[in-house]
Amino acid sequence: MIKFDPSLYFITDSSKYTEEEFLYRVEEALNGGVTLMQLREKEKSTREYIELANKVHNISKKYNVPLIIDDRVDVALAIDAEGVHVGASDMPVATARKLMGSEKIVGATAKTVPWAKEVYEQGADYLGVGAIFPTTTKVKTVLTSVDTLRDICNAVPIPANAIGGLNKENIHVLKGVPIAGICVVSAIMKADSPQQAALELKNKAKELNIIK
Ligand code: TZP
Ligand code: MG
Repeated sequence: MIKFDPSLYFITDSSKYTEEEFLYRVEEALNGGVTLMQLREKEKSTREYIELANKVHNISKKYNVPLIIDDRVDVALAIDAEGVHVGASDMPVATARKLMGSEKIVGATAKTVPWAKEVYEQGADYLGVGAIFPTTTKVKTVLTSVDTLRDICNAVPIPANAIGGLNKENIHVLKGVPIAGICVVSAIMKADSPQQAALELKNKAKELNIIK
């Protein structure tokens, strides 16, 4: 059984890289200590998504890190991924839970306390909350304040992660907020060394007592 630890949650973006470079970066990030990983593909066909997911899963399994598939329950089931993440315009959490079963991880995006409670009740295992800062990653989102993030953490009994524009220079704003972890794309994906970036981000978050 792979351990669920959302403390350093890395979300991938393959769009700027050859497959070889992308997979190399994914493995570097795992070597740098990411604890949870999400494959997030917006342009690929279903066939391409499954092919890449299988390759990424073969790598993540070596590091005992759960792989979450963004949006696509069918892709998650096809490759026997550890979980799926659904946003507000994706499949409802209750439906994703029903299809994935009770053993798999189902994550959801939440930007308000009522929505956090709603997805918790539908069976979400964890929440992604943000964007805390403006992001350069392609996503439909609005900013979520640190106060709202704190309120969400206190409103539901499941782990909540902060996401959006986070990096080692700005995560100090999360100090004292009872989050379970931080979620990043660019800070690791686009770094000169994803391994070094993951390591430094984790060390900084630990130093600030943001994560354990
Ligand atoms: N959801 C809210 S912000 C975001 C997602 C998927 C993107 C975060 O990417 P980055 O590069 O860490 O800002
Ligand atoms: Mg989505």
